[in-house]
Amino acid sequence: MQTILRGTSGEVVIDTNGPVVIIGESINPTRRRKLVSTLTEGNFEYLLELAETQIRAGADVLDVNVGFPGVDDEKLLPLAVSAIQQRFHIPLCLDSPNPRAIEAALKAVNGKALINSVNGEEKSLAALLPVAREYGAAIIGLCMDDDGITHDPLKRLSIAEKIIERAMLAGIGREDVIIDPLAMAVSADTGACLVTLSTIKLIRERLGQNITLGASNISFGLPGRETLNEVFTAMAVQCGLTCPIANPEKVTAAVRAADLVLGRDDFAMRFVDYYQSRQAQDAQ
Ligand code: THG
Repeated sequence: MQTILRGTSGEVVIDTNGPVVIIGESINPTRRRKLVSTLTEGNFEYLLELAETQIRAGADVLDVNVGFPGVDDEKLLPLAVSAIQQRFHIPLCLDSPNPRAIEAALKAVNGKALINSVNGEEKSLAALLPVAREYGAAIIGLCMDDDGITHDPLKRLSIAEKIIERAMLAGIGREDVIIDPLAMAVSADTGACLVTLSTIKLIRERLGQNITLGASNISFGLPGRETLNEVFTAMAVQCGLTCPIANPEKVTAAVRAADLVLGRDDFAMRFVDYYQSRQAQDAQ
């Protein structure tokens, strides 16, 4: 199955048979005070710097989250989208819990964006599915619903099924629903990553959808975050993860390695390319 996203030029194909597509996570105010302070002043230069750094490091798509306390992201998200698209061509993933901010941003978007996210709650489905259909966007479907978050992979699977069914009823193609099985901090719950990996396998085997997740979520509160994120990402890719939201500066090497190990990189071209371009960048 293929999900196709577009920016201002070209397209990004997310294919369930790989290679892995990286959605850059760094445009996110969580623990980035400089992003909050610059955006508060109406200054987009730092945000654009984060975009550029991630693209150079291997991001194929950029997650854009500009929500923080006191901000009107209904105004700010579309402005951020326009600022990024004036300079960079890759597709965007609009990350906000506020459906009005998502809709306002979709009006500003050039191309085919990814909505982050819809979940199985009735309120979320009702607010976002018609909007996704109207603007021709793809959606991320989070495996949680009105009952909250379950630890049972089969229940997460059934929430994914519900979101896909409802999306199709709203006129959205099933290939335009990317499922997020939920990745949570393993420091808080020893079984958290295993539940996620089991859910990924079920979704891949029974539904065949593209799969995303917030890879850096799992290492909150722990040392060695890079190592943890890399190991988890590689394992999740083997189970069926196709487009992680992650920090490309940290995770691209592991992603290229996973693709190579899984036989998706003829003559190790992309793997070698990655190290050559990193060497070239380091030499600058
Ligand atoms: N699923 C979906 N969308 C998501 C998430 C998800 N969006 C937000 C989040 N989770 C994924 N994005 C991030 C962004 C940053 C971090 C983790 C997840 C992070 N940042 C560092 C920190 O907080 O310490 C700081 C930045 C850095 O040094 O890189 O960990 O699960 N659909």
